[in-house]
Amino acid sequence: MSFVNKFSLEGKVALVTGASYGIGFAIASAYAEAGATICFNDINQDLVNKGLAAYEEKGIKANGYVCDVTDEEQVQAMVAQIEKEVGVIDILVNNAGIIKRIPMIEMSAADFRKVIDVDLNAPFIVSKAVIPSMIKKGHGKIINICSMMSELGRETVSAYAAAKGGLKMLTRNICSEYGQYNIQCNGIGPGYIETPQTAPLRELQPDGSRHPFDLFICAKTPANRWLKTEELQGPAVFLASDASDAVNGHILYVDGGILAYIGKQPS
Ligand code: NAP
Ligand code: GCO
Repeated sequence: MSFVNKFSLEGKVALVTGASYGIGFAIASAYAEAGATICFNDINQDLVNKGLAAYEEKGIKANGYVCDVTDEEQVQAMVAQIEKEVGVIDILVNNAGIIKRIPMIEMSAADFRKVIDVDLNAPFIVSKAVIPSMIKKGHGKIINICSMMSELGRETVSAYAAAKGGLKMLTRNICSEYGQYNIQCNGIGPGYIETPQTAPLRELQPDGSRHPFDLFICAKTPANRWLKTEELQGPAVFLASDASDAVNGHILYVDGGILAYIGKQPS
């Protein structure tokens, strides 16, 4: 058998959280194309319906669920329902995430907690819900969507950076604790990707010029551009497939080179 077959996801069941659109949608679509049966959730029926329609438009039959990933009861119920209706989850992608861009000394503790809840507590809650069946089945893949902010800080994103830094360590800990059961837990650290989450950073200025943050990010990226959601598909399929069975506890940065680069000298 050719090693190429190891990249196939034929016969696998994948759950991608918060995947009605954006990065999660691109990853789940890639999994479907690679042969997996895909499940996704979002926080309300409207978003799930939009997601289902978007998958259908691509010829993909997806299973959509309404579930708030910060609510442990809802998550346990969703995972039980998926196991009953679709099968044991082989691949989990903790993708759902939020950001609040507020200077730290102006941020309320409630806002800080909300970001930590969605971006760090939820991956713990969903991973905890799927691991027991993965252990019984004898394998499993968990992929946590990390960030440049798992490594770097910047103004206004203290809660997000704290959560994504924590998610990097949760990734390493799941690897450490459950690697013995043939469960691989890795992270993907996207660079700056064109999605609704980053749209405010790319908005044109009233005079039609580019947003200063847009220029700043392109200058910090050797690729000199924002990345597309589709560019995360190959890495996400690799980490979900048997081809990566010896890769565990790793964060794969898909950042167009940002972390390797000291930045352009001012002209
Ligand atoms: P996005 O466009 O905002 O999509 C995030 C998805 O998660 C949305 O569908 C959102 O639903 C959902 N969600 C939020 N809270 C949820 C909850 N409690 N329960 C269930 N679903 C929930 O974001 P994205 O840019 O695709 O980002 C996806 C992931 O990649 C996030 O973890 C993000 O931090 C990370 N990331 C993004 C970038 C980037 O440049 N875009 C870079 C690095 C990492 P709503 O529409 O209701 O909010
Ligand atoms: C920001 C951005 C980032 C990206 C991404 C980078 O305000 O700096 O939103 O945090 O979304 O996570 O990898």
